[in-house]
Amino acid sequence: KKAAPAASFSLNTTDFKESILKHLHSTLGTDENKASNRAWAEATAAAANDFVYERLRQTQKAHFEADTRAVHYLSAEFLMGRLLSNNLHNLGVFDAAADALKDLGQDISVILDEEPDMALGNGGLGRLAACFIDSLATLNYPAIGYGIHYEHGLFRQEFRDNRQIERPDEWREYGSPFEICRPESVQQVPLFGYVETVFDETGNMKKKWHPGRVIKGIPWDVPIVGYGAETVNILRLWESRASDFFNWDVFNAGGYIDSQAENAEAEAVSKVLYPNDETEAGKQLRLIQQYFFCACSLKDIIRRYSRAHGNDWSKFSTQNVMQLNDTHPAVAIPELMRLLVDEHDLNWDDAWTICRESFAYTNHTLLPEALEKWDVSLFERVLPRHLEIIYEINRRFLEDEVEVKWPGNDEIKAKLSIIEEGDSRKVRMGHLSVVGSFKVNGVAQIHSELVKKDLFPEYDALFPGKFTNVTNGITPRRWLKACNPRLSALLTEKVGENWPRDLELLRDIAKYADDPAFQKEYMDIKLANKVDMAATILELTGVEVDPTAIFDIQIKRLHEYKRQQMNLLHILALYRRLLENPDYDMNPRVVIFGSKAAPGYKLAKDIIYALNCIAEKVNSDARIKGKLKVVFLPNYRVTIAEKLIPAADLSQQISLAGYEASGTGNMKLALNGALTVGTLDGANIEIAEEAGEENVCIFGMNVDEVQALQAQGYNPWDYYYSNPELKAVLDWLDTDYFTPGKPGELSSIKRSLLDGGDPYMALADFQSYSDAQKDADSRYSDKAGWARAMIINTATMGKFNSDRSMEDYVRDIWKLTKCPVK
Ligand code: DL6
Repeated sequence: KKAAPAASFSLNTTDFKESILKHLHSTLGTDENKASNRAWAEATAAAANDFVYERLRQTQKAHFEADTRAVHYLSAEFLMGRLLSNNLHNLGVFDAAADALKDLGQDISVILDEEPDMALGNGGLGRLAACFIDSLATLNYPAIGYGIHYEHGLFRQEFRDNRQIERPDEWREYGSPFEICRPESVQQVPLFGYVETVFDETGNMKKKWHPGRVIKGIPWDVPIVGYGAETVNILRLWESRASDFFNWDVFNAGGYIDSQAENAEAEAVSKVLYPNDETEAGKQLRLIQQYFFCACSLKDIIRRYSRAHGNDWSKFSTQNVMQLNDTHPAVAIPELMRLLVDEHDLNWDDAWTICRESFAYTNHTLLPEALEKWDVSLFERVLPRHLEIIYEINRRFLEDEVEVKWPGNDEIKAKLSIIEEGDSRKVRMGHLSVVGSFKVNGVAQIHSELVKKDLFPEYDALFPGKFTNVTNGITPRRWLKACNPRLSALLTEKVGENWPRDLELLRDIAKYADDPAFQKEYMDIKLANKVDMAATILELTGVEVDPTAIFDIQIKRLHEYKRQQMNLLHILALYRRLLENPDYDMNPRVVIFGSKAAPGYKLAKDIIYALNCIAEKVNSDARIKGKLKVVFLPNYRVTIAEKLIPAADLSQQISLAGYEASGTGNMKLALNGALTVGTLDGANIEIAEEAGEENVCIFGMNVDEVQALQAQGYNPWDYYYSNPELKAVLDWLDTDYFTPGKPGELSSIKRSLLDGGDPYMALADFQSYSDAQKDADSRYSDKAGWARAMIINTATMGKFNSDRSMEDYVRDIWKLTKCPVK
């Protein structure tokens, strides 16, 4: 229990105060009598940065001197959220900063609220990347995150007449104190054009790509402060600009206006994050974005490698591993081949060996529509040389590997080919990633099994041992220590200060699970968090909620497979029960949603609209005496999650089994005590294993049952006709009860569930879901039993520390060694 030092240096309140004032004066050019909240926030960030930059410099020196192997985490998304509070916590100076600001007449929570979220991601995949780089720095591993410096992150969501509207996100409208521009490391990225076959002086055939355009990649480094601030790694994000060289040509030819158009086109590449969390294939700009950041990153990696090893390529793959976060960066594989073969004159076989030893790929989804495929014609136009390289990779793969394993089997060849044949031929990025990587992992036990069994069975047979699992994780620093200070203090009192590094230490609190005094302390904290949340709800939505009610929370992207529509049907069922019997026995419940729908996803937006309309009706219906409230918080993002998660009683993880790869919100909510109402899907299964089935509410079909029902032929009408309550709530959607004067406004939901075939089987699982919710309600009435279950949830989530995920990747895939910074 002896406390480990939180930080490798200390900064007291007086020093911090002086430093904030110094930066207010000399960095911000203002003074304490007129400084805005933003100026205070920037001065506080600058004071912290004095330490961050020093540790960054020392980290980079240590890594260079040790010439260590490093992981390069290539990800189109990093959903960072706010950075100031996180950095202060990881530096171990949060309290000093709070006291310093207080002495200066400022409230740290107001100052922290100034910071916009850095929302350069859509959801789970991007937030996972953010947790991973936090853990890598905390564990002293040499690692760089590589991504895109989007000018506009995920759209801001507003509701107008209950419908979602999208507004641009302006996270760095006035700059950001959390990034450093590095013009000395700018890269040029070629695009379009044609390929010429040439012969060198020794008569060897070479390919020469004559690009039609070149754009410039400007790196912005975001320091990533490990917990304790021993290591500070970087996240390097690339911003696109027009290449000076090309612009001058046009400019000198008198084409000023054209040169401006060219600027705009180049800048468009990193302008906006595509707002679809389950892929956006087919769009030329998206392919260019993917290539742009991979090309910049690989050149950056090679530049750093060459500084130490010159032209000796024999150590490239011992020094570097590149992790592909889904297929979005898969084009890095042919790009590395191009750089090695065309630009550094390696022969194909040597280059291919290097590639295959350097790349590893994480799959995050089984949804067919999310498996990226690019039209060959689009590829040919944008990246003509890469298409040639992909063809050659594919030819050799099919002839040398598939043919050897399955001689003469054209069916298997067609299945495994990187090119999908048909009316419009396509490049399959998942196949390319599997063929070009030395390891492929799924993100939860069951998901990894399904990747092998259902998605890539022949690849698994061809490459035994290539497929593995690394269950996702979350950083306990952000998702417990920083977001839930009350519970953190209690945990520290009981198990010491080291739990934010070693979350398994929390197991020790299980021994207090039946202790009435501890239960009271724990539940008082939960209530206090709910009181705070109730105030936020009132502020954001105008809805008054009772903090003693069950806070039943579903926070995640809106998607049919996540089944917010099933939650909606359950809300209607509860409402109906209350209307029919005002004494219906249930605890007061507040069902809370936070969710964005992809702007082009009509049904998802209809579900948001329906929930808002239902909320309006239910919340103002005096007949149900406030027993049921529905709240849809606008503009859900990391910062809102940080407020909601500590206040949750129930965590809704209700995807159809086999469809949610892992989930990570499920881990955050359980760690903060919420009981999971969930299916046997993704990481829910492992959460139930850790917490014990008695401390979660599992319902619904498992994967085998889902597949059996699909095989037998699923008919949602069977459930409609056999379940009167279900029929009644579905029929309700056709009326104008929730949309006065506008019948049919909510019918699209019913249609999708009946005429549309209910692809995610919400009707099949409805009754079992409703029973699980009833069970949760009666468990809530048993105050001691409920407190016990919450405490056990907090105590047993150690497995889901992203530090553990990182150690799994390091052991099974990356083979890194720690490089502590003195
Ligand atoms: O692995 C992170 C996260 C999982 O927790 C979610 O279950 C999964 O849906 C999500 N996948 C995506 C897919 N994106 N693409 N392509 O976001 O990954």
